[in-house]
Amino acid sequence: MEAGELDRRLGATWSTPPGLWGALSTVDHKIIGRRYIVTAFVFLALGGVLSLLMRLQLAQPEARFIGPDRYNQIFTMHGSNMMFLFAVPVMQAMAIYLVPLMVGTRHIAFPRLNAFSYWMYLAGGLLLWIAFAVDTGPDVGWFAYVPLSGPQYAAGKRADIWAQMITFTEVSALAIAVEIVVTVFKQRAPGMSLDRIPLFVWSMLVTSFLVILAMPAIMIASTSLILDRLVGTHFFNPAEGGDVLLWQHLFWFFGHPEVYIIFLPAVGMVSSIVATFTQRPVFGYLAMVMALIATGVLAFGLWVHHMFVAGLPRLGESFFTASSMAIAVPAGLQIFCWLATIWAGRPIFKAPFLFVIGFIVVFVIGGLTGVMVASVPFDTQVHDTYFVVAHFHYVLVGGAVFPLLGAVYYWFPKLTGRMMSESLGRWSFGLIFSGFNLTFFPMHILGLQGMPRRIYTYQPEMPWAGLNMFISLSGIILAAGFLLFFIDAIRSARSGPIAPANPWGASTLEWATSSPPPSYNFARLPVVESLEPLSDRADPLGFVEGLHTDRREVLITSVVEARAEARESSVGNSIWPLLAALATSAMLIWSIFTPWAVVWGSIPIAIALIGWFWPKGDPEDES
Ligand code: HEM
Ligand SMILES: [Cu+2]
Repeated sequence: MEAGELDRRLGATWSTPPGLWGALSTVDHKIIGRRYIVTAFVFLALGGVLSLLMRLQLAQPEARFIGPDRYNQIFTMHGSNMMFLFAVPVMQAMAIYLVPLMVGTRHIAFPRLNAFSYWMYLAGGLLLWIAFAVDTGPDVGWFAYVPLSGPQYAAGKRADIWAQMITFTEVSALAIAVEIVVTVFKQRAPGMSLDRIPLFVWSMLVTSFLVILAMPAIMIASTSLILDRLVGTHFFNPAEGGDVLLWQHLFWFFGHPEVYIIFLPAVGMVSSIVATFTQRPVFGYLAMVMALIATGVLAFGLWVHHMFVAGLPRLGESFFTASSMAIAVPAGLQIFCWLATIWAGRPIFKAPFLFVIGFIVVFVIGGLTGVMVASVPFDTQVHDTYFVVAHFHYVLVGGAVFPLLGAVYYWFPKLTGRMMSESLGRWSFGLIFSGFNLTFFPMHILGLQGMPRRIYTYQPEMPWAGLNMFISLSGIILAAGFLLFFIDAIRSARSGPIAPANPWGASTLEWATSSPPPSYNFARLPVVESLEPLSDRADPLGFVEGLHTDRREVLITSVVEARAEARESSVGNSIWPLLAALATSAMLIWSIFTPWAVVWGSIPIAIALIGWFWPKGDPEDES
């Protein structure tokens, strides 16, 4: 078949109808991925506004700007929003968009579940922010420790909102994790054996397993909490045989891996950017993959380092100190692999690469203070002070936000078909890098001087005023950098220079198709013969044929060797995922008010699921 004719037929089969109906019923992983990314960045901006409000209040001693009650809501909203509505979702959103392209398939596995997961995430985010707008935002910290979040001390609906928001976002996160695992294991392009998978895809695979293993812990915790609060169970009430520490164990069994759920995708992004901007494959592919897996395993063995002052047995504490320090080994290994690649390559210092350099500097500092707080005596000193606030922002912003901004500059052409501005990119990097360090480095000192975290004001007698003013002013530089980034992204998405298929000369499959890719991703499915399919060969990529063009089909390949095994039909657009998400959301929100919601609310959910799974009849079966 001629190329033009092939494109036309595939386009007719795969495209999303225009207009509102198309937008609500689409299952295209690229449309959903883009939507997800944009939504997550909106939450980043909202969370950033909250942090500026906190810094405004803390700039001077005894400020009267925000009272204690609102302040509690604001830091809780900031932390919960950043962790549950920005950091994890944005990484998964990048994966929804990129992974199918990088493994060379036409569609993500379980496309309808993918649509459903976005709507659930959106509903959870709206629930949290609407509650905050009407002065019912949660105020118990992003970790919601019992008994402070329990029925005794947290009257009203605030803590219930927090607990339900967790359920929304985790349902969404778990669904995406399953889609990614299946897409990577069963839908890779023929020839993409396990040792030819791009590092970003590896990182998302390991991350997805972390999500699957960690997220249920927090869902159990938040569901037990809401049962304690609404139907009088006593999971966390010691007077009735419950256990308060159980909360902390469940929370941090999720909460520590959470940091790696955010960091490992960033490792993958950094590896892609380093390989492209040094024009050579990342040094030590196998070592990088092993380090990803080792980090994933170790991440589950050190949650107790968040509980050193909770009064646990000494022997346990030393075990968790040792494992916390051990995790620096794979992280260090990865850093050295990148440095070796940069050293041996010919680095081109474009905006995406600058953010990678910023990442390495900031993340290493965060790692060093991490080793410090892993030691029990030191942690006992600085626990719940600004030292810890400084440490975890170095890790989170260094480990996730810097790589992510680099990734947006890098993949922007693939996402939108246009380029971002290189000069604005440099400016925004400069402002964010300097603003970040000026804002957060002094917090280490404040912490050592004893300033506790989560306080809404302090007395003028304390020696903290000068540094606090300095931090708040630096926060404005940081915010200006982000503002510039947002302006550049919005402007470039509309009117940036048109991007070619492979503007950076990269070597992985997502660059083998146009920018942005057509609805069917690849007109001819690529065949992979090496780790760097686009750069190792002078002749064009090989391809497979034989998939139907008049109905949606994907190629299924074997797990290890990626040998072609079968054709499988992929579903078309459907409104049922949206309706199922609406029904589930109604049930979850209603159940904050009465347990009967679980009974009556399941009826619309059942109807939506029947519609979703109604058999259409596979044309293959008849022929
Ligand atoms: C980029 C600019 C940011 C600024 C200026 C900022 C500022 C702050 C401030 C002032 C606090 C309150 C500290 C306290 O009283 O304990 C805080 C807490 C927190 N931040 Fe940020 N933050 C930023 C970005 C982020 C990001 C990107 C994340 C996560 C990915 C994050 C996660 C958190 C968490 C988890 C808390 C703890 C909230 C709690 O104690 O409940 N922050 N931040
Ligand atoms: Cu931890």
